[in-house]
Amino acid sequence: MDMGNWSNVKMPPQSPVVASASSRGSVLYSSLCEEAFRPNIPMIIPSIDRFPAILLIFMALCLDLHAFTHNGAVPADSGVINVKDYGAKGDGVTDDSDAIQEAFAKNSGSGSVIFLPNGTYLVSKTINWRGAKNRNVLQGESEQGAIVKLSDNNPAFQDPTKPRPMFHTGGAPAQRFQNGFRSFTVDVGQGNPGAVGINFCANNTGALRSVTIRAGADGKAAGVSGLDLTESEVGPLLVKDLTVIGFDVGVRVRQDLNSVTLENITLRGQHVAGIDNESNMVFARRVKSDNTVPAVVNAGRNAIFTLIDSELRGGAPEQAAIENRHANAVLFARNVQTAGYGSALKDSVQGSLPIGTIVEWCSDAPVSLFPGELKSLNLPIEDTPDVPWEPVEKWVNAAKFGALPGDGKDDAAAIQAAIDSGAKTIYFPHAREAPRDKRANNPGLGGQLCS
Ligand SMILES: [Ca+2]
Repeated sequence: MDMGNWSNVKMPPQSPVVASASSRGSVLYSSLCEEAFRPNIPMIIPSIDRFPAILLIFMALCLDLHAFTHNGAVPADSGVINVKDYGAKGDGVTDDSDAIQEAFAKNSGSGSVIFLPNGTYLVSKTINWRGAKNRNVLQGESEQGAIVKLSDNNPAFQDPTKPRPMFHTGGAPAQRFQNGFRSFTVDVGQGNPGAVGINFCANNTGALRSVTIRAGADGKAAGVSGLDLTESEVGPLLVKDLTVIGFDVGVRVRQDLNSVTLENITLRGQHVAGIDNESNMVFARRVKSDNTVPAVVNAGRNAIFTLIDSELRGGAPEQAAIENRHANAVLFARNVQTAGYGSALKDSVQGSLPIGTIVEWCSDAPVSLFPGELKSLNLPIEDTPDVPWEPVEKWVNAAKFGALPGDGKDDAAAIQAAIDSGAKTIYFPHAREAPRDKRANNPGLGGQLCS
C-alpha cells in the first residue's frame, strides 16, 4: 500500500507538542540541556567585557561547558589526568590497555577528566569504568588526533554473538551521572568481528560528544556496532556530533525506559542498519546517513522514535530509508529527506511512503487538547550551546590570581582580578591535591562548577 498523501499529517500522543496521558512515555528533548548545568571539567568562563563577575559565573553555569566540537585541548596545569602519567605511550605500538585502565581505577568518580593527548593508543582488552558509577569522563585532545585502537585479530573480540566493547561504562542502577566521552576516535581494528566500539551508559546528565567510531581505518573491517546504548537503565543521555563508519549497526539502542537523544549523527557504511532501536525512546535530530541498508529501524513493540531534520541517502531499490517494524512501534518523522531507497519509509501497518521528503508523518493517530489542524507546531529548537574553544594559550588560570581551592579563604577578589585581566577564557584547575570530600565543595563556587 502506498500512502502517497503527504498532507495526511498525523502526530503521536507522545509528540512534543501534544499533552497526553499516554503510558508510552513522555520524555522528549528533556535530556538535551540537562548536561549543560553539570560541568565537571576544569571550569572555564568565556567572558564578555564589562560584565559583572557574578553574571559571568551565572552565564558559565548556563552554558554547555562540554561543547567543544572536535577540540578537547586543555592547559597543562588544568588538573586533568593524563594517561601518559600512568604509562600510556600513544605510539600505536605499545599496549596501553593497562595504563588507561589504571588511570580510571585511580581516579574513578573524582570528577577528573581522564585525558588522551593526541596519539594512537593501542589496546588489547576492554577498558572498564570500574569503581564509582558517575563522574567519569574520557576526553581526547582532538577528535581526529586522539585515537584508541584495538589490536588486530584479537582473540577476545571474535564472536559476534557475544559482542565485546572496547569501552564499557556499566549499566543499572541508573546512577551513572555525568559520565562522558569527548573528542577522540575509537577504532576496532582489523579482524575483530565481535567488537563494539563503545558501550555507553549515562543517566540524566552525561553525554558522548565529538567522537568518531570506525571499523578499521577505512570503516570496512568487521564489527558488531559502533555505539552500543543497550545497558539496562541507559539514559536519559545526549549523543552529539557522533560519526560512525562501518559495523553491522551504527547505533544500537535497547531497553524500555529513560530515552536517548541523538543530535548531529553521521552514519555511513553500515551492513544492517544505521540506527537500530529495539525498545527505547529515541529522539534524533540531524541524522545524516549514507547507507545501502535502512538508516533507521524502529523495531520492537515498545519502540518510540522521533526523527527530524535529517538526510538519509544512498539506499537500495528493495530497501526503505526508515522501517517501523512492529505494529505497536511509534514513529514520528518531520522534515526528513530521503534519496536512493525504494521508499522513504515502510510501516508495518500503513505501508510505504514514496521516496522524497517526509514533511511530517506519524504512525499513530493524532491527539490534541484543542481544536485545529492536527499536526506538530514545528516550534524552533534551540541547539545545545557551544562555548568558543579558544587556543589554550589564551586561557587564564584563576589560581594565578590567587583563587586557590581548599584553603578556606575568600576567592572573590582573585576571581574578579582574573576576569578583569581581559582574558576571554578563565579556568579553575581540578584540585587533585585536595581530599575527595573537599573537592566536592571547592573553591566556594559549588562542587559541580569547579570540579
Ligand atoms: Ca580559596
